[in-house]
Amino acid sequence: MKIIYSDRHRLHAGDKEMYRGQLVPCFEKPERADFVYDAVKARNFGPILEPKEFAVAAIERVHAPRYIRFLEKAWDLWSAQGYTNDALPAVWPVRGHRTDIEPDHFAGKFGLYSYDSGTPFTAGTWAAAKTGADIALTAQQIVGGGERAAFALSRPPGHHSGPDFFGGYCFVNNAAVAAQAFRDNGAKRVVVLDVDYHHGNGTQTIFYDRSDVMFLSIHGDPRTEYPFFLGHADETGSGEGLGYNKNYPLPAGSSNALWFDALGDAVRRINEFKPDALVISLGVDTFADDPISKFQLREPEYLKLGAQIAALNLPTVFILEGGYAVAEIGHNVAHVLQGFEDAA
Ligand code: OKP
Ligand code: ZN
Repeated sequence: MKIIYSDRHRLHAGDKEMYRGQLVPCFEKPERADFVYDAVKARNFGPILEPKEFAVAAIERVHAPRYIRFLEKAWDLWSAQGYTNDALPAVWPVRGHRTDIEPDHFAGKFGLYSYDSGTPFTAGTWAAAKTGADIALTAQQIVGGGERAAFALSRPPGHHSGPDFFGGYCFVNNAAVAAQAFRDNGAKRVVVLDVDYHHGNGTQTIFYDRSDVMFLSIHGDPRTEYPFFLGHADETGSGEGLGYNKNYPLPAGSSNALWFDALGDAVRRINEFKPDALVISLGVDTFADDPISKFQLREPEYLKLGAQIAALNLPTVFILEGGYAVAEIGHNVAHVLQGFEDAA
């Protein structure tokens, strides 16, 4: 399969994130993509290609224009105040507060469009996030054009970014952008399957009231795991979308048997839905030695995951999400792709 990659991910290199009351070095760092790049190159899955450039309109199919306008100008607004360090949000609207009026002050705008303090915005964040979306769109175009699969090797990740919010290291929802592009290019039904350790709260929110894009996510139970406020089993969609959202919240520390029971149920539902295309939010923070997550997957499980995705027999776009055991992230991703290729 073709791999889509750009060096421009380096433009997003946050310094510190707020974590347990302290500013600590960012977990989501450029080395992650470097290890993935090295691993997929070594295995010769296919050519590694530069993304094409797409109009921002493709992103605005799933994100609010006022949110994208803000991301485009956020660094200029911030640096105009004299700052050269990364920006971190520190004040947010909660229940009962107004979100219809965008404040004039940067701190207010920044809080309006975000939901945590772990996601620094840097001088190059928008450029990197835009390129990440271009990578996802290029992968979608290749698969939409008839190839069996492609891998969008992008960072920062995307699945926590919703219609008008960033957070969880994510700014533009690459998986949602790709799924929407499948729809806009003729696919009738699309599935986004999210296997990252964390619930894809952004993706769920984007497609929650739609029946044309089914979202399924296997993740740490939000009662104890980030992002805490979404990802429960009773969230099944709304309106037209009722029945097209499926969450598998599993207790932190869950066995691999339990994880694959959830995947088996997801596979059954996907087959019943009969989609035309599949987008995989491929986080490998499910790895047993991940520093911020608590599942137990390893090489054999990643091979098996890849094989079970291949068995769906669908045009498939893989998009990189999380994975913070940096030295192992490349092998873990490569094993999923290897399992897929061996079974496809
Ligand atoms: C992103 B992805 C908040 C820090 C909490 C956020 C985890 C984001 C994971 N102050 N950590 O799903 O891998
Ligand atoms: Zn994650």
